[in-house]
Amino acid sequence: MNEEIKLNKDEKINIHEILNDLENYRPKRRGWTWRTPKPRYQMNKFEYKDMSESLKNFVPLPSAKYFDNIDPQGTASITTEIASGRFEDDIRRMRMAAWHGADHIMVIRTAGQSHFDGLIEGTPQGVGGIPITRKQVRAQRKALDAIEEEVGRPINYHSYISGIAGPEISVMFAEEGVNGAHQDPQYNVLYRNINMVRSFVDACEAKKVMAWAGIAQIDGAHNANATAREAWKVMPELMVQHAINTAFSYKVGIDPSNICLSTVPPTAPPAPSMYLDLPYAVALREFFSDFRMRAQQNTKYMEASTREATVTHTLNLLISKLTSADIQSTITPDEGRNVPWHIYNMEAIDTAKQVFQGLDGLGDLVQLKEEGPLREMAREIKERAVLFMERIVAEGGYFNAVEEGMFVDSGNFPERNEDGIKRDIQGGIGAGSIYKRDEDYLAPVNAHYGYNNVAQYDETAVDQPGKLIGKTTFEDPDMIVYIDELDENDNVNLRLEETKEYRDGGLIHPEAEWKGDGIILLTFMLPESKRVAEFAALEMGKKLGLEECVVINTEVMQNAEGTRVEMKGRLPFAVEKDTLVIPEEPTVLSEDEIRAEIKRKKMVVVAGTVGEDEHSVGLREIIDIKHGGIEKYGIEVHYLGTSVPVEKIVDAAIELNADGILASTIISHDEIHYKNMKRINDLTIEKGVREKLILLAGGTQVIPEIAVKNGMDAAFGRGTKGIDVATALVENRRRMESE
Ligand code: Z98
Repeated sequence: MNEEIKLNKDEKINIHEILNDLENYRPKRRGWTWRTPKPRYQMNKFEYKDMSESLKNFVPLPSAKYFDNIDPQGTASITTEIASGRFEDDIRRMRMAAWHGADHIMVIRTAGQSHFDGLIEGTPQGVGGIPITRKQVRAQRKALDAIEEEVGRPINYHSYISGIAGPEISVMFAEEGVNGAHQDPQYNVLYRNINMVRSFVDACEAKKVMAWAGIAQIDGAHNANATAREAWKVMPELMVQHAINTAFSYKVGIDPSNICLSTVPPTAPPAPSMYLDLPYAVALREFFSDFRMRAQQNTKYMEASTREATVTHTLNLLISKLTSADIQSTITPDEGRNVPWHIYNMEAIDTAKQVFQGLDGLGDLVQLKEEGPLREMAREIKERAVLFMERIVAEGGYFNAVEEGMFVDSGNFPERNEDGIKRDIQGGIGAGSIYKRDEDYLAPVNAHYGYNNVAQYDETAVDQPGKLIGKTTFEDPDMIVYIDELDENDNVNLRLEETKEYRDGGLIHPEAEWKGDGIILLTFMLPESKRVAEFAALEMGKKLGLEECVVINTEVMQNAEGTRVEMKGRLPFAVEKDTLVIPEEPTVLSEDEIRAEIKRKKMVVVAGTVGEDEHSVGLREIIDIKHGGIEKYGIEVHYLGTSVPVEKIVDAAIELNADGILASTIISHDEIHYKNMKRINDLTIEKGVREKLILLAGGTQVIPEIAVKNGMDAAFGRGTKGIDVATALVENRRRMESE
């Protein structure tokens, strides 16, 4: 058994440590874990109505800083889909995702694997996903064991079982502790043209194994939505597809709490999406009340605009909230342009988290209407679904209905558009590969579906045929034949070696999906039409020295006036970490501490732009409550305006018995800014008040060290915020009080 890996939050996960001794790794549990709702619980200042426990370690939303940095988690499991192609870097993405709130990690498999009639071994690189192999699954599950300890919540690991090697993959997943999987024979038939008889027979075996291992199952109905020409018209069919796979799975023995219907809202704006999609979600919930809902965004409408995808996602999340989805998929909003980058996983997870946090308690405030169009439309969808099912029966069953092209027809059944997908019962991949079991058929394996002659050998072994040969890999994982690598030119060891200098921390290179890929994204507007902008952008990328530039998205602002361009390119150099000169991070007091200090003892300051200087914007930012300025903490500010003579500012401070002076100075010709600072300091000494006044200066050209040499207590350059100045005021007053 492998040693448990302990992660340190400030250190990268060590891929070598994960890969070490994988042969002897054993999963710590089997089956899916749901989140535990914690109704009505208090987290700092708020009572949450329907959320679950917070994580041990997390990255909260940016706005959390206004709310004590809390990060409450919703009750639906949050999925992130990972599709980069290098499993070793996906592990790092999984860790980031878990910190943001994902507890369902779905790895997409490499293109074409569903047509592989058997298992793949080793760790080859994939296209659009990873080749699912035992070594890769084991390494990722092992990594997740450590990550779930770090965030303090079980993480479900997931990939695909449907495909022509379904039963084999299912067994491997059961052995390796995979927690969730897609399995739906209809997916094979309709979208992968795998023979229908083979697909349904295989599904029996695969589902039986899934049931044994407690693997949660996601069906494939949503694909009809993404495929049909007019997706909102296939709602009755979607119900039917769900019903077929759900009933099938239930009969094979999967626990209803592990049967998840994969549902996507059929439309998106500019369609009146809520009006159309909500009744569908309600109908689904009512029809399949014993089962779980996995809600996902409809990929059909995802173009390259992350903004647009995020808004649709948010609308979809409202439906999930109103209909209590159990799993919320957060498919990356960059699907449309196929740049499966780390950052978009986090963005999508944060979107879901943010919406569920924001919608907490909605059920206490609003209710779905019991009468009117919502219920009428839901009823109509159900009726049409029943008609669809009756028609399948009239056709002589599912296989005939598929041959007849009933599925993915974009007519709203019973209307038909005659554009459905037709498959031949004798055709497709794997046709003719099904044989009836012989009369004396015997398979000494557990979780096996159907006819098996075990009783004739041992009556007590009927429920556990593996007993006939002692044990099977399900009871004794030591019997599993673990294959490390088969391809000496395409494996993780080589990839790790090639990217070594980026991994050991010496070189810093941008990273979109793989260590050392060097990819950066630029967003800008060009005042040109779409096509001109696209080619101008490429030229600019070249001149910037970027390699392999690709425009991944353009959006017209106005035909003639401008186009927003998003472009990716490869940075041809890296930065050496050792050569960086990083100044010490300035520390600021907490807002609460500053407020408490001002409450303890009133603070008054005079402020103005000194000398012949008409700039006011910077100082106003530092003062105004609206911009997070020092007024926010209760500091009393007397603003004297611009071009204030230094004598005037010093006299005002004396008159008001102020604690300090804030002198803004932008103009820097002939070092006038420093000269003015020196005069303020000299004047306060002359007038005998230097010891009583805090002198602060600021401006875009101010270098704090030089300002201090010219008599200031502290000074501030570009990028200063109110809290920096408030901190300096409080700290200097404390210093003066203690002197
Ligand atoms: C999703 N992002 O569902 P290939 N089985 C089923 C599926 O729905 C899918 C596969 C297998 C989407 C991905 N679904 C779409 C029931 C894919 C995958 O042939 O390896 O692509 O099979 O979350």
